[in-house]
Amino acid sequence: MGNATSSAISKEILEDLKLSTKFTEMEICQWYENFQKQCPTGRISPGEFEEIYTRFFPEADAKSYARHVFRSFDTNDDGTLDFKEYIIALHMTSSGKTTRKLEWAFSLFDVDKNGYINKSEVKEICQAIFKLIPEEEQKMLPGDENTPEKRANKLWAYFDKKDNERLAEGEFIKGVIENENAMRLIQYEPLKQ
Ligand SMILES: [Ca+2]
Ligand SMILES: [Ca+2]
Repeated sequence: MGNATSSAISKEILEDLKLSTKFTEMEICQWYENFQKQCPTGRISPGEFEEIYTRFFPEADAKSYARHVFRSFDTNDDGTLDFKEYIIALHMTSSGKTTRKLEWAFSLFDVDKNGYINKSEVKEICQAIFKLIPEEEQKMLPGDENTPEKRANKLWAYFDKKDNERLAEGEFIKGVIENENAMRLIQYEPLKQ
């Protein structure tokens, strides 16, 4: 691990990030500077992450969703996000490449990180997604997706799996790419004001 107190990014992390993301050296250094300012310890805690996330969803309860996103970004499972995990997360979620976003979505839904998604994990994430949706907007949802359970059932049905079966990453990505409704149901995009 790099030295968290040093102000310059380590060469090793920089090279690593240039290889694993589309970001330029300048962008990475700029983000590093911001990251250091906002997070002098060099580590984002689940609580800090929750706070950041909540700002994006002022009208909703983003806590459980933030917890799942945090878990999916914490690739080394140490309970904090370091700069590298943060940048890779940024890369995956902002990437124009759909498969990359879906690889991330898979890790978000794979709550116990066992490499498969089962129906109860889909329910859990649908519950978290639902809390992001402002009440007014929930009222406008179609009848077959206006509760977390219905949303989960509808989504699960697209994958053509029995309730006790599980989904591998490739099946998940393929299923979502081939179905725009599934694509819509795995996420929540706030309506533009
Ligand atoms: Ca970590
Ligand atoms: Ca799992």
